[in-house]
Amino acid sequence: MDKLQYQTLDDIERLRTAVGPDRMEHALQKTLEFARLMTYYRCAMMEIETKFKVLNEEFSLRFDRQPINSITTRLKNPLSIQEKLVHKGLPLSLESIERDLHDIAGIRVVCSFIEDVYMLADALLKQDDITLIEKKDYIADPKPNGYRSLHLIVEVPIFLEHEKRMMKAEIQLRTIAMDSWACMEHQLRYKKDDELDIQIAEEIQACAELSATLDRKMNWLKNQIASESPDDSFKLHKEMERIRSSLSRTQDQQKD
Ligand code: 0O2
Repeated sequence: MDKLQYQTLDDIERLRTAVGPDRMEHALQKTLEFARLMTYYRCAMMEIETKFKVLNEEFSLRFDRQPINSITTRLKNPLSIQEKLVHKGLPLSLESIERDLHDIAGIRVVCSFIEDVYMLADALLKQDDITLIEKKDYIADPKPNGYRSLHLIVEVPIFLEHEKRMMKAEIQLRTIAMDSWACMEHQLRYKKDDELDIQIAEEIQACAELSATLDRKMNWLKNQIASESPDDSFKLHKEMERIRSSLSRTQDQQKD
């Protein structure tokens, strides 16, 4: 069906006559419900993106550097949703989308250092309106092709005019090195219709090893620099930690 033929109300009226008013009403109703559901997922992405932005601000005050390099969000497109439902043998329904697919809303957080990935994930999961549904740690346990990332499936509330809805989203946290590897690997795989030959697959896996080594070295260097030449904000942070723990010790003693 040529999309351009159905742009005006007259066109829609012609289509309505052609398919019958009931089927047309039903199709329009479903389209509206789908659009509404996608809006809810967009709201969930905004909520989570804001949470990470807030954490980034807070950590930048504490450590004098921003742990997050970039945040991107994406809503799965209708064709990919349909393909995934068919692939998993699930019904093509809105209920099934909400119940069975966890990655309609996707948030990718790219950090400079591995430690930041875990620090941000922990800080997010501690928040009392975030529920962890599933965690896949492909950093501790990379995929056979070398893919590394920390994946979290979470549920977050969105507040609408008359209701609160819990929406699921997939968060991918990774370092710049992991992200570069994943983007390039995706492009290499995307260009090939069939399986990559074994030698190429091994080379790609070797590149993943290189990027993992780079991450480990960079993380080590960060910690070296922080311990050898603590700057004012680092000293301040250490001092605040010291005061905080001495305060909590005093409080504990008072309770006893
Ligand atoms: P897109 O367009 O990025 O969303 P599931 O969703 O649980 O049914 P799966 O594969 O078990 O399916 O989920 P998993 O392992 O958590 O991976 C989901 C997403 O991680 C993928 O989404 C990719 O974004 C990314 N990913 C996983 N493995 C690889 C990999 O080997 N290479 C690259 N470049 N990315 C990977 P989609 O749906 O494939 O695509």
